[in-house]
Amino acid sequence: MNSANRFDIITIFPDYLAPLKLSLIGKAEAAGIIEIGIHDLREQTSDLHGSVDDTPYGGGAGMVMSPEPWGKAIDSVIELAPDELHELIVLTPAGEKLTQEMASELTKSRHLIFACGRYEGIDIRVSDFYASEKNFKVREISIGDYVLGGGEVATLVIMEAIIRLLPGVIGNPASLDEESHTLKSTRGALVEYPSYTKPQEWRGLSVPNVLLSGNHGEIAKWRMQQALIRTKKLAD
Ligand code: JDQ
Repeated sequence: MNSANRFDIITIFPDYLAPLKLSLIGKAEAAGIIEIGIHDLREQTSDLHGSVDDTPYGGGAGMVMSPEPWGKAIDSVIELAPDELHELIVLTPAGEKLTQEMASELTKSRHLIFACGRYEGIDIRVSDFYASEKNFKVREISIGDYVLGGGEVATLVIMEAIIRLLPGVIGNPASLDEESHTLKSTRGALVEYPSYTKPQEWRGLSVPNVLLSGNHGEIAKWRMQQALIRTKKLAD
């Protein structure tokens, strides 16, 4: 099938992406809604040891990933989605911070390529080169203000945020509507109201009576108040 969104991931640790076979993402791939390719960067190296890093120009601690294997790997995955606009996502703690709005924008892309670096990151000329290519867009993305060991976990986070938004992925389409409504009403604070399920009493803790009342107006009002209380708590 050629109408699926395509995701190609380039990494020196392909096994780190094994969770993509599971749960919602695994099912979306099995259903043909998405196509996923995981590519080992070392397959693009020519020397005996499969070197992918080198010392930084200008000195300093740590190692930097060499541009040559990255260029070969990215050129080869372009062939897997010919005639598409390619969006290269370079994971880095210095990137633009991931938001729900960004995840929603990325659902529109037909071909996302995730460059998962390690060490101190990838020679910046890789980003610069592809940013100047036609049919290419490059985005440097961070998932938060903390430093990971590499881009693999950040890729899992971003892919999960994107893929659950694709049509046909979530079993219950109403739940996405309700979620986007909550996001808007709390001005992007991502605060949800608290949820309860059975049993009605658990370890001495009861479900609030309003939720058992069947009064949908009162329930909506209570949930809004709870979401606002949580939003205020996050602010202090
Ligand atoms: C890489 C590192 C010191 C990079 C190498 C590649 N939000 C977020 N935190 N950390 C990352 C993303 C991330 C992404 C890719 C990465 C970290 N590292 C480690 C260490 C400076 C720069």
